[in-house]
Amino acid sequence: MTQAQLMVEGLAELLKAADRRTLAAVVTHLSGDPEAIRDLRDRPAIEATAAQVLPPFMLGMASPAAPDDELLQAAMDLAVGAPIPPEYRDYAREQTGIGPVPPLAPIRAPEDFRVLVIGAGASGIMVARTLDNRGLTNFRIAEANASPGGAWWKNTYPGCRVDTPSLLYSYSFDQDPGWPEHFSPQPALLQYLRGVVDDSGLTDRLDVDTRVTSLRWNETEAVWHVEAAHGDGSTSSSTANVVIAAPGLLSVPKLPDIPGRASFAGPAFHSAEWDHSVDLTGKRVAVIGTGASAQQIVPAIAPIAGEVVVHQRSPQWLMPHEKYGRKLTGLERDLYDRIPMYREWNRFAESWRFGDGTTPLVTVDPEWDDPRSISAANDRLRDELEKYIRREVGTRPDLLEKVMPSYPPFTKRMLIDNGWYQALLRDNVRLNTAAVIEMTPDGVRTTDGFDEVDVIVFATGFHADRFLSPMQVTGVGGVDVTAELDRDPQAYLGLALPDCPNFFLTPGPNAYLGHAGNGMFFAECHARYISECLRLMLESGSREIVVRPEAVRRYALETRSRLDSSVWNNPEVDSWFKGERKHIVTVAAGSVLDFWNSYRRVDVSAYDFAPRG
Ligand code: NA7
Repeated sequence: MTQAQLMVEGLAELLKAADRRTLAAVVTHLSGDPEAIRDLRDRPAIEATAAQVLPPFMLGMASPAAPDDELLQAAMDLAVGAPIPPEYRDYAREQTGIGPVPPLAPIRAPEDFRVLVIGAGASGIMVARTLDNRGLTNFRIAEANASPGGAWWKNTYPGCRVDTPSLLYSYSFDQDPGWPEHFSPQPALLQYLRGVVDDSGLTDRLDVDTRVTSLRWNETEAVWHVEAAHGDGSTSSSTANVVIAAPGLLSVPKLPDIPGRASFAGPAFHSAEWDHSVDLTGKRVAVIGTGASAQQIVPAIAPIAGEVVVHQRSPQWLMPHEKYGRKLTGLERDLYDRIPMYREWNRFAESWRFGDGTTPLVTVDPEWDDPRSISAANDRLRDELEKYIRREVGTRPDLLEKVMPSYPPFTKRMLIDNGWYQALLRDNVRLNTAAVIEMTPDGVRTTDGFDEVDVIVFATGFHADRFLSPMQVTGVGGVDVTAELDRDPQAYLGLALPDCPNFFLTPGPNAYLGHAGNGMFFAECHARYISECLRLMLESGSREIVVRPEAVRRYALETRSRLDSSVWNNPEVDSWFKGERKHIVTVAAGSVLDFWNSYRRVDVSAYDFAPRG
């Protein structure tokens, strides 16, 4: 058998395993014919066309060409199975990697022009890589932890994994390092980010064990004075012309204010500070909280713990997903590795399903007057989710009543079912909805009783609404920027702060999306924008760029008013979208496409440059 025959051998089996829509998009793209697939429902015809079109590409005898607009549009529509607005074409070209994507203009900086990037999580890594790619290479990355990886370094609790498809939760330039699962576990994410640092040549500009403790702007010298504390107890001082802070939105653990918390005598730790020296086998464990972290922890520890008491303050909406927690089969891996553009088109389809395809579910219909939902689409989803919950726990009416949320789906971040309901059904798991009122040396007291436990896990979230603290930032005229931001979180486009020349925060207030997109995508958008600000500043002959206060105010007012009518702005429901405030401070208004567009171009009228070039 020839090499060529071997390559296409098994093609029929491979095509049977393919996602019908993704395959239709691939065939359309590679054939160059927008009408190659006439009926998306006709799977045999799609497979037959694929069998004709794919072999030369699989054998390396032909290479995929960047599609023109008509071809791209046809493939986009097929990938999703619905007409996609043409405005998405450029986004698709960039975010799928299908291209072509015009290169970004180089940044020309004087040799002594130094940049400090704070944080080597998904955002900091992306910023550093972008600066490097654009020619601004004189930078250091200060990372407080012993490794790059950010949230994926810090969170090592049992069951920790991403809840956005891995093919989407990855940078557009490196979509698939060989993801082991459709929703990959934490070690794979950490390895991926470390790989990007290495492959991008960033390792020798990374200072681990370096926690920036304070930044002070020196107006005379137009530089930031930087103080840092190191893992070995030493401290250091340096200066930088520009600081880009990427300390992480969900990085400072929040412990609940429960009387007696510190008096508990056994091991007690936050989900993001998991103590792996504690063996939970046979132990009685209290888990406080039922957010994304708890939902992954409880099913993972229940099979080994003696007893798990879950303390729920409010129930969450969860969606089932057939691929969650499942490894890629050999055929699924082959689809990505052997069929050109299959990965890219699958990523586009996922970016719609986990992106702007959800818009009808999160857009409040002003005419809708049922408080259980916010629109007809949201109401239909609610029906489906309620049915799902009944199917899962219907045999236990006591549990059903406790886990059924009263608020509309998507008001808090939508979660994926990680075996949560099945875990709650176990004999050794108990869901306690009575308020926790006290912790004693040997257990947890609620309004309806006391549980003696051996270990307490605080899955109680993060200080998402404190964007800079504990880092002390002092801006122009000695302004305490950290305190100002704590008092009233506002930033132009969620990343430029008043009184802070040559400083960007990613993500700052209202610079994430609550329902769609993902951390890698947000990081790409922000890194592009910030680097463009620096290019424009340097090209104009200036050494300082600072946002105008009126631009910050205008953006904050506009964002707040757009968010007022969003699903997240429910006065009855708290979430990390609001933090400890009454209004939404972490997430932005609008769609994934709006978000992407916001960071494409810099409106220079929002900034002051000095000295003027
Ligand atoms: P979350 O989503 O902020 O969840 C925190 C959970 O802790 C949530 O269920 C809270 O209840 C609960 N909580 C907080 N304080 C208490 C007290 N005092 N008593 C009982 N329960 C409490 O954090 P996660 O770490 O789970 O997930 C964060 C994000 O990380 C997630 O969305 C992903 O993007 C990754 P509440 O719902 O406020 O009533």
